[in-house]
Amino acid sequence: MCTSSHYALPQKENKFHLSCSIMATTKPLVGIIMGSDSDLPVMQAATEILKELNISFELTIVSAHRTPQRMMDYAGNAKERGLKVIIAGAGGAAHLPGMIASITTLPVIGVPIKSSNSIDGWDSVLSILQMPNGVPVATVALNAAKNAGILAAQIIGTNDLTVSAALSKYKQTLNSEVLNKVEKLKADWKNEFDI
Ligand code: AIR
Repeated sequence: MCTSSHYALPQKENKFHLSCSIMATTKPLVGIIMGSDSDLPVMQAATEILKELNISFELTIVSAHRTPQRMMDYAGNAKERGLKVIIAGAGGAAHLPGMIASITTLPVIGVPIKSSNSIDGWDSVLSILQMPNGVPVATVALNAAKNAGILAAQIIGTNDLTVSAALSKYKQTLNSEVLNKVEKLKADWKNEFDI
């Protein structure tokens, strides 16, 4: 069980048990926030890819509507605490990523979540995507917290050779996985291209 202060969820609400060996001694570079603990099953994918890429992060709940002052404080202090990117997930009237982006100059990646109060996820997508000029949120696909983690890593990788190398390795893995599938498929489905 993680005891690091980088994991701000109360232990009883922390439904997943993170191995904190990488993170415990390092200050978090990525802040993962979400409107509710009900978003955790989706947002967990961001934590998994960041762990795979060896990037320190913290995770907590910040609700734009239920804890507006906490939202202001989180965004207002994020840069001076050393965060480089914020990943914000929310569902329904998903104002969290946009409001965080309105307060900080850190890049904000929004994860629209198809939550219990969402109408097919479109409300979450559009609330996060359709930001006014001047206040961008990099919006990933519905529930695509893994891509949010990868994008956060790519932002950090612009200034960190180790992270950049880990990302190159990750992309090579994606490539090999598909080529292995191509080989398997060839047995039953011939194509002229791969002869
Ligand atoms: N939410 C919480 N505060 C503001 C918003 N938009 C969102 C959460 C979650 C959904 O409302 O991000 O996706 C439902 O939350 P709950 O706590 O009722 O399960």
